[in-house]
Amino acid sequence: MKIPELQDGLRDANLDACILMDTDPNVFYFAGVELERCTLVIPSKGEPAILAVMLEEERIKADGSIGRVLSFSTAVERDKILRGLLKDFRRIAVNRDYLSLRNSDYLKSVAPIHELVDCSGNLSMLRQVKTSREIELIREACRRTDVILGKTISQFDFRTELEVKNHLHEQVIRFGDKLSFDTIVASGKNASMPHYSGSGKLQNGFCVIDFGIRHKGYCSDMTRTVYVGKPGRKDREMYELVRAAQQKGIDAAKDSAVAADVDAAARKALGRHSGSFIHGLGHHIGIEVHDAGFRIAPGSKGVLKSGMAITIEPGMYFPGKSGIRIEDDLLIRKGRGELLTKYMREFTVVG
Ligand SMILES: [Mn+2]
Repeated sequence: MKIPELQDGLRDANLDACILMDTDPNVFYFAGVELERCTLVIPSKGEPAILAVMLEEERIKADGSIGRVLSFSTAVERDKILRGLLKDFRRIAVNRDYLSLRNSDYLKSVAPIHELVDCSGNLSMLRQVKTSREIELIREACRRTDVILGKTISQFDFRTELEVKNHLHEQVIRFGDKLSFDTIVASGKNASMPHYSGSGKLQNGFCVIDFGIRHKGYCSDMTRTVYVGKPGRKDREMYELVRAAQQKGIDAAKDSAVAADVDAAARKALGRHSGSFIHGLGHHIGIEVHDAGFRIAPGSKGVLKSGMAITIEPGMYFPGKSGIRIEDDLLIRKGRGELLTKYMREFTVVG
């Protein structure tokens, strides 16, 4: 994706090349293939090259989008190839979020580099607005997530949080996809912890199910909260408050909106309960579930643009008692965002 745009930025900043290494998610972004160990060299002009061990060569050629694959079988060979590739480069763009000190030292030892310049901000800017192909992949990830979570809720007949997770995961496997993060199923008082990680017996009360898949490298992230047992009037009221807050957030999230204002629109709807909303309203999604880019949160000055994909996920948490969260994925458009996850949000009693 967007290699010509990255190269424009390199030339504007007088940089000779961008080097991305190993587990940096930007390797997948630009090269279309996930590798544990590799070096992606994108020169400011000309053809990008990827260095990897011999055993990965065929896969990179089959799955990846980089034509120039340079494989090696020994470290000495690798150094020689890289030295040749970098011999005329002096100012190199790198990503400080992922370049290890070890790799930074290595690059400087192998090539006549004068300066490593952080370009994490540029990478983030490029990735925030999705291409039409990325949008299609995110849309499909969301569609599948919707089907899986919807099925699980409509057939809800579980005794433990683990059984809920297993039911979700079996369907993910059947689709041939992966999880985009560890599924959260938090029932009863566990629901007060936004990132609860247990798998125990299902408790009565709200049950937060936060789940996402990774489809062809693209992530979804979706949460529904159902009620186990017999709800009281107060439970319904609290739930409807979160649902209304989410709708306010969805309505506010459109092209040109400032992230902090979108967050505030949802937060305000919680009224005197806004203190129980202890996290931001949302984040970008893409090749990472928390994708590059600003958060949709108080104080965030980021401006939403058409083609961005974000989550809108207000919640309320009552420590030791319960919690509620509703999360959907939204494609930013002019005028009005497009919901990518659509399963109903009506108060739902199960079991
Ligand atoms: Mn999320």
